Amino acid sequence: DIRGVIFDLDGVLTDTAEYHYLAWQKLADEEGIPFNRQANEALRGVSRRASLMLIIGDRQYSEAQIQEMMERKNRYYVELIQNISSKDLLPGAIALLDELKQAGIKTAIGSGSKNARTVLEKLGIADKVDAILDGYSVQQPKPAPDLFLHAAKQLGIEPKQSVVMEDAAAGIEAALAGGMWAIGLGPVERVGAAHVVLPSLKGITWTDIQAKLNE
Ligand code: B16
Ligand code: MG
Repeated sequence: DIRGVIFDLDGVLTDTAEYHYLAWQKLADEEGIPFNRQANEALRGVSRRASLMLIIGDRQYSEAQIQEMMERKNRYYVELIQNISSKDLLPGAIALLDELKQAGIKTAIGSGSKNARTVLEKLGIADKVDAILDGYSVQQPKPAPDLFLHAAKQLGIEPKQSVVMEDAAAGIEAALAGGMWAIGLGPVERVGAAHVVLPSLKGITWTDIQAKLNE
């Protein structure tokens, strides 16, 4: 039986994925590195350092330059999220969180972002979940299962009693590696490895999810 749901943040509860993209694009432009929306697909849900590595490819940079670029991208990102609010919650997010609470299902945030707490507070949902795991919680980022396993542990449930909601291939991989149920939100090309694929949380109820997982 499923006892908890772990939500990814960027791209699942809010569309900060777009702001991550814009911040990387600005950095790439400044560095004269070719980058675009299509190239950004590979970065979705991927940690800050791993994202930068994918952007720079085989170009040579010192560790100090790498650190500086990660900080610069983060400054752009932090600037872009300054004005987000509960209006930036994706359709269906609050309704599902509320329904889960009613049903006695535990909830956690499992985000790879070091900015997750700030984003959750701006969205006004930091107090709506039972646990928050972010980019500071574990050493190994997604696609390693560590973050989600840690989240399940904090909720006091087993991996097989947990459902992970993810918009990124790296996150689905992490959920599956952890022995959890995976729900992919977005196109099949991106999240097709999940047990269930849905376009988004819009109009999705806990009853729907349980039915789909039992199919
Ligand atoms: P930061 P998620 C991930 O968050 C983002 O999807 C990814 O684009 C970002 O690089 C990563 O967090 C690290 O974020 O630079 O803010 O620490 O999708 O796991 O909620
Ligand atoms: Mg995500």
